[in-house]
Amino acid sequence: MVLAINRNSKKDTTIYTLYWDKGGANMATHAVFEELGASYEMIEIDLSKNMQKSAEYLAINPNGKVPTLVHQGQVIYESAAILMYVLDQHPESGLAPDIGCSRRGVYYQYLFWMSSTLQETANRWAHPEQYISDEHNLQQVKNKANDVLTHCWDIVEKGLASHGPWLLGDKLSGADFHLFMIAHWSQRYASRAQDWTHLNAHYQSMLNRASVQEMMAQEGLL
Ligand SMILES: N[C@@H](CCC(=O)N[C@@H](CS)C(=O)NCC(=O)O)C(=O)O
Repeated sequence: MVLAINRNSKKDTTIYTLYWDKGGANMATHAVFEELGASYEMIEIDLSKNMQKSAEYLAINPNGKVPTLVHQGQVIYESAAILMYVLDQHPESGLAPDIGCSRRGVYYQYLFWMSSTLQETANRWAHPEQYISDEHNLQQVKNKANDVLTHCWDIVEKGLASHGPWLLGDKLSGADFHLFMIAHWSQRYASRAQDWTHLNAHYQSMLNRASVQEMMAQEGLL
């Protein structure tokens, strides 16, 4: 399915193309497109049909995963990198702190940490078979991932408690959209973001944003 959102804005000449799957790691950038009022098209890669492993898609993203962004002929993969790239095209939005500002460092910290640690651990819990071939030990991988995930939530919870309500304090940023995405997935995990006071408040605030609601409606998640 191709979904085209064209807002006739001055950005129309630089329309974004995002390859996506329902509720996939595309959610954060998709919501950010809505938050920005950007023009974009979405090309569905149905993971349930294994479309991510088709020769056509692998030629675009050799990882065989979603999301992938194409912008001005350039292919970019990795959800956090895509998010940061898109926000750098829209400095006026204020969703990415200015380069050189100390908050920019914290923004990098959270996005890199979520990408390499929180999201990776979530994936280990959800897909232990990607990490071990002995199916008898899948539960061990899951148990360990669960412990690490709980530790990760504890880190974020303490950060939000001491200087929330957003990851960067009083200023919403792209990092909050990435956190929302992983927190949303965690509803089906044993270790859920929603079970922590400040994380749950963050999740609910994000969920209530019009941009997030629109993204969820478009992805068929409501
Ligand atoms: N680190 C990648 C992970 C992307 C990823 O794991 N995507 C999942 C969907 S949420 C996927 O495409 N899985 C298909 C597969 O592994 O075959 C990112 O953040 O972009």
